[in-house]
Amino acid sequence: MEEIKGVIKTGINNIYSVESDGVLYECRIKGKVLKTEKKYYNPIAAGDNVLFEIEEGQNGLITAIIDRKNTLERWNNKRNAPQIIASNFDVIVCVCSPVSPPFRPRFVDRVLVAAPENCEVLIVLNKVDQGLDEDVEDRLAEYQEMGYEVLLSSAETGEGVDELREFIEDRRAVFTGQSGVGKSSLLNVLRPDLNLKVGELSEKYNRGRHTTCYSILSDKKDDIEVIDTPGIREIEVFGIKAEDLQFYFKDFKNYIHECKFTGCTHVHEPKCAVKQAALDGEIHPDRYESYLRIFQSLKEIEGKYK
Ligand SMILES: Nc1nc2c(ncn2[C@@H]2O[C@H](COP(=O)(O)OP(=O)(O)OP(=O)(O)O)[C@@H](O)[C@H]2O)c(=O)[nH]1
Ligand SMILES: [Mg+2]
Repeated sequence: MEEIKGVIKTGINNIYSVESDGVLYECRIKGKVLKTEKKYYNPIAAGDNVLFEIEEGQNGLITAIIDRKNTLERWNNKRNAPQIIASNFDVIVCVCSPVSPPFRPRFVDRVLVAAPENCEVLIVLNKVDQGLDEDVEDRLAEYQEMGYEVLLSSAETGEGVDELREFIEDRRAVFTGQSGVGKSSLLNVLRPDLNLKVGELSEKYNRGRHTTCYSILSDKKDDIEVIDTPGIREIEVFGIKAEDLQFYFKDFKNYIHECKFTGCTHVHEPKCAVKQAALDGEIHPDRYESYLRIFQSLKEIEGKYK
């Protein structure tokens, strides 16, 4: 049977919307072809290039994933399996907000670790119209010092939107962040034709209500192509060894070779230069705390994923 090349726009309960030559097909996965030995909660995600066979009309069967450049993945605790959030992108835009929801640098830290090497990360602090306290500014300045790009924006006033557009122009960009930070709102300002659903914040908890439920790849227009993703409370990093986590913390670089013990994991070993730097405030204590937590969760996942 003839195989056609297409791109995944979105996937819901293992039914995928696949676009090929401007036509949308509703596809399922054919048999067990895609069940690789690694058991994923969802083996394919928005942005994946696939081959599929047309069954009848606009229904099809996906037979293979092709040309995969990278993925953004996380461990899905509820499903007890890894999950792919998006595939084949050039930029991850990590959206945060200063007060509602409150700024959570630990979320940013996890995104920075989860980001594949062959993509760029842009940290966007949206909702700057709600004000910025010094603490948030300091943390953002630190990310900049580490070499990450940081941008202030407001979907409400339009501040920073031109810079954001410039950054993602001609590159496929995945927008990630906690629920309610304004990912879909920003995308609607960049591309009003997308007309994405935007949600109210919960008054009680000052956080979003998970308005976007599935990752969706947009079409490309005015050189903008984006993947909107559902807000998540946490990115449980998946797919790296706990012992390698240190290399993902750029601010640890000058210390990791100064520890007394070779192979120091910077968790419990005596005379650890990283721990000392955190105590001395040379490394932000919160970054070290992030490291410890991610290290711990990577160890736990290693135990569950065999
Ligand atoms: N003041 C202010 N409010 C904003 C801004 N951007 C978004 N909002 C509001 O924040 C709320 C949540 O926005 P969404 O765009 O739905 O947030 P989201 O990140 O897509 O949320 P999920 O889809 O749940 O992950 C809405 O009430 C928006 O109007 C902004 O820059 N300033
Ligand atoms: Mg949304």
